[in-house]
Amino acid sequence: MSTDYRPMWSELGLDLEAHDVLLGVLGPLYAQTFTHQPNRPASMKYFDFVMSEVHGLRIQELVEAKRAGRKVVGAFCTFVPEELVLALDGILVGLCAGAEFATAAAEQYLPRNTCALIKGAFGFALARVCPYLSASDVIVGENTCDGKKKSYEIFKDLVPELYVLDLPQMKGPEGRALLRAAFVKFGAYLEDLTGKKLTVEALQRGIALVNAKRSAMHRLARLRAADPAPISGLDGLLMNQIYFYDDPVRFTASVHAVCDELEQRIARQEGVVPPGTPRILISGCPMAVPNWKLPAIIEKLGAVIVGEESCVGDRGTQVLTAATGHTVDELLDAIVDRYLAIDCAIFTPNESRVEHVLSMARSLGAQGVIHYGLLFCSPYQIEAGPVEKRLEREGLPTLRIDTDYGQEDVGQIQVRVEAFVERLRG
Ligand code: BJ8
Repeated sequence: MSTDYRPMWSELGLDLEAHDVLLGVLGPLYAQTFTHQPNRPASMKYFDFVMSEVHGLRIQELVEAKRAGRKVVGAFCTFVPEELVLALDGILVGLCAGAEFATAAAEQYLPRNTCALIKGAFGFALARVCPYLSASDVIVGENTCDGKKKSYEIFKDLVPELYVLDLPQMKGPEGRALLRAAFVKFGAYLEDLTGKKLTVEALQRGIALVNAKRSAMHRLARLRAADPAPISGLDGLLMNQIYFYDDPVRFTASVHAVCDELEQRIARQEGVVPPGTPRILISGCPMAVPNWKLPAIIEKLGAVIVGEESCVGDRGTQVLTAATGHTVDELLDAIVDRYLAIDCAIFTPNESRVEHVLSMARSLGAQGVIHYGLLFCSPYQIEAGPVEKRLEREGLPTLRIDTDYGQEDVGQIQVRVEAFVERLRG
């Protein structure tokens, strides 16, 4: 970062010393994970730049937008409907939860056997090192897993404003009605917050912006089906992670710029790895920035990741919102239907998720699946068993890795992934 952002961080209430510690770890970790990858697409430079300014320029943009009267909405879950936020001229940002920070402080509020994502969110809030959290006018929590649901009861006292979005656990007509009521209530809350109205035009604009972003990710996903793989899994994941932070219009254009370059590479049969490299699909818990541990291990061991069945990935972007409605009610219905299709493991039953994994593996030419479960995440760790059985039955070798953000088990994971990659090589 060339600019001195310390006055801005200080104004946002960050603990500058702790924040320096965080940036001191993040910068080198990013450099060692991303910049040495062989034959990276040149257009990934934009995403390098975004990451180098993730606590700088982007935060400055948010601060300026707030000065101009826009509201910033922070979220931890892909269930928060970005269409509504954008329709009201708000900005939705993902909040930091992808690393361990101030774990001891977080464990004063949470049991040790809480998943790393929830502990990470608490750690970042308690240590005052997340400028996205500080810049948010409201944090949206959601009734998804028990861990999140109960922890928001405590989290509300750590942040100035928390709104909890109620979510169904089943997808029948009652579940849909509940989700619709929750979105209507959330829409009214956002109208109050922003002083603006949800009109047909505003909703259509919000839907178009998010659909454009998702469509760009679909284009990227299709290109990742090529062999040799034109882009690494780490870079694919990075773009999926930045999806939650960047300005939507600029992000969409930047993803298309990468796709243009990948199309040229594919035409020249050029890849980041040789043809025939073992191809792996990742499935499971979301990987928020800077959670690159498992993908880095997999790709260092000579395999390439071709897709992510994850909320930071295809689960979060796969479905577009129909923009055909002519009334606010019809457009809200379309938004509800779109979100109800998310295959999160908090739903019971959640059979469509395994079908999605299978169809992704087939269309991307993945030879195997690595199921990623965060330790103490009951929904995904429990669902991993039936998912693995079904995938193996369908002839897709599957490896289950349950881990957290720590480095203690890296050696053990390497051994297991190496054996799995050998299995894929046949
Ligand atoms: S829609 S996956 S982003 S809830 S890892 S906190 S589930 S114990 S993150 Fe998620 Fe929304 Fe679902 Fe997606 Fe709980 Fe599991 Fe922790 Fe998790």
